[in-house]
Amino acid sequence: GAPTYLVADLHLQEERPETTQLFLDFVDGPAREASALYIMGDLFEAWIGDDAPGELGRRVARHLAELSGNGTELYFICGNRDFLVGDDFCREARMERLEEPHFLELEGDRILLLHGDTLCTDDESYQRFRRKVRDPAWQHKVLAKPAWFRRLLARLARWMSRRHTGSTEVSIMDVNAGAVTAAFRHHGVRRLIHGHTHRRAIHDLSIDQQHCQRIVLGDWHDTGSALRLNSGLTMLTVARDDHGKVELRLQETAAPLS
Ligand code: OKV
Ligand code: MN
Repeated sequence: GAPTYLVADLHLQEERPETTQLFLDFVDGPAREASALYIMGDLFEAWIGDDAPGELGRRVARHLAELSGNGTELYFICGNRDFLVGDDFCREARMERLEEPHFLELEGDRILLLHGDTLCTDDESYQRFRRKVRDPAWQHKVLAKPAWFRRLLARLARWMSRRHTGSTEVSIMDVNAGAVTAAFRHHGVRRLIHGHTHRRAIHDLSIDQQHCQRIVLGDWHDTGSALRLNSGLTMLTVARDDHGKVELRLQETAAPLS
């Protein structure tokens, strides 16, 4: 049957037009054969509100809406950069917003979907920051400010993030093994798919004597990255061939759960 694709961490921004073009060519091309496309956060490098989508936001919405209109179901889970994406943008792009945790059905098994930042529990200052900006009251207050102010706020947050990243050990910013185990146990799943860390991988784990998998989606920096679900799970690289046409390169296939 038709596949489902999952992507995350595109970090689309005016400063990186090649990445935007690669994603839009993926949307206009391979994604059209899919029954569904899940965008699992950080589609945009920074989103300051649906009232100020910018040229880039409008363009992305237009291509997504066309994909959706053509019959590919679109789902969106926000990330730590685009948590201010709201109902207006989702309507514009004809995609359905999903709240975390979300469960995807694959051959009778439930797969847990998360953006991934909630698993990075060692980074306490980030988790504090997250709690603050995810508070509906905080968001309501910020969205009432003029766009220029929010643009400044986003720049400040990005600067603080860079400073924080530069002074924090990399292991602190990866997922916490205990948080991962707890998520598998709490939700009673054997597969978890997330992004955020940009560390594309398929991790086979044993939790309570059960074979489990944590699948980490890759980012869209030099090339694109997608996970394909049909009969199995396959990690793909999205790139251009010699003629500039978008192609999907098989990267790794997940082992069936034993
Ligand atoms: C990660 C940390 C930021 C620490 C904010 C609009 C808004 C984007 C943003 C961009 C950067 C958060 C959201 C990040 C870690 C920080 C600050 C401190 C200590 C807005 C659009 F709402 F303000 F308008 N940003 N990110 N920090 O990279 O996730 O960990 S972030
Ligand atoms: Mn992220």
